[in-house]
Amino acid sequence: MKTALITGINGQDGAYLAELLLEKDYMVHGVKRRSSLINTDRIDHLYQDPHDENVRFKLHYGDMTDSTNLIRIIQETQPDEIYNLAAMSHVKVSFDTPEYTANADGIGTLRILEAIRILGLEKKTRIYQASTSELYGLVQAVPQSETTPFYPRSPYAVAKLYGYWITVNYREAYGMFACNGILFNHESPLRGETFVTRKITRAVAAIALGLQKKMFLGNLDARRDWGHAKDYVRAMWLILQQENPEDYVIATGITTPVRDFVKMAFAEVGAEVEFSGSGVDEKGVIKSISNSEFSLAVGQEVVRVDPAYFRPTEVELLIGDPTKSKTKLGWEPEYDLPALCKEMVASDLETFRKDHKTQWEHLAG
Ligand code: NDP
Ligand code: GDR
Repeated sequence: MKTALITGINGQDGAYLAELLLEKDYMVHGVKRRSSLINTDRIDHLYQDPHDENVRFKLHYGDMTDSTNLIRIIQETQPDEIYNLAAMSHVKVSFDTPEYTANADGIGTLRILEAIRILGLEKKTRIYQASTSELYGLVQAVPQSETTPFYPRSPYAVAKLYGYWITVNYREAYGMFACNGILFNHESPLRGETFVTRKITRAVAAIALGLQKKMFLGNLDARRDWGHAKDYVRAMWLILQQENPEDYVIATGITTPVRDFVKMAFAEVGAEVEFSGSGVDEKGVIKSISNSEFSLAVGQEVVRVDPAYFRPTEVELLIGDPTKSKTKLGWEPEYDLPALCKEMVASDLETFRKDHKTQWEHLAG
């Protein structure tokens, strides 16, 4: 049985990856940091009683800013594969917490690599580093591939740039099987609520159910190459199963503006949304309705721009070239953006309906 260690196990990708590795009969260890409230919702269905002798899923308290603890966990678990997914992953928030972001996302990666060296596991343990399309930043060329130059545009991206290069350096200096997956944006019903797709699908569901009036967004012109997290964690695993350690771009090759994702999400509840105005005065209004099940009205203003969500420096256009991962890894995504959007809106509708029902049941009881 192979053993994997996942940092950031209770994040979006950690949850899907843990599920995938358990299906593949791995022993899965996860690093979870202490929080005042339990925040393991995404992985609760994977929980196994640690007293069970056949347990294959185990959580360990840890933090990317504490090397003593990372060394101890790696020593105890002796992993064949480490997936370093833990990070302060919100680009806008990284402008507010730049030093912490550098520590967790940049130096945190070094701590993992150095722990492997200190423990003499260079030949045993393979390492996946969660690199990002944010490295490309200010557009140098499109579509972006493994050879496109980087120009990071946020403290998050600069921290991840360090993570990228220290991974390459440890591979070259010490012969470690250490790889970067340069993943473009990937989303799912498990996506954090403050990333733009999930913010939109949640708001669409809440507006459709009459629980919210409108949503406030930032830059509607930004374009992203969005895929499904389930497809992307499969690529992470494939990257570590190859004969040689290499870096790979994982993307769909299709880019979509934020504005169009809003339209796509409203279409899922039968509403056609039209945008007018520009810059901070742009707004989205319902033009027509084809589903009377929801609390929506023609003429209702459902989107406003709020400059509070603008970034000091923005990444305007991301579009990835997945040729290498398709040819070398044999990776193919199973979801396209409309299917992803459909799943996210349906999931948020279900959640709000359930929560709402619970409230009513509570009042009734
Ligand atoms: P999430 O934000 O959903 O999850 C991040 C995880 O990291 C959470 O479990 C979080 O814990 C944990 N974490 C944060 N800081 C620390 C710390 N100091 N010590 C230990 N754990 C910590 O991100 P995703 O799952 O979406 O992304 C996974 C990784 O992939 C990240 O590194 C991200 O930067 C990168 N990435 C993501 C892309 C995407 O589109 N999703 C694209 C490219 C790269 P807690 O739950 O306690 O906050
Ligand atoms: P990103 O994702 O910054 O690409 O980083 P996010 O969903 O936050 O933003 C995508 C684009 O949408 C624009 N935008 C808004 N973004 C948010 N969050 N909220 C808004 O209200 C809003 N309005 C417009 C943004 O300006 C941006 O252009 C994600 C993270 O998962 C990173 O960890 C990962 O590395 C990259 O994707 C690839």
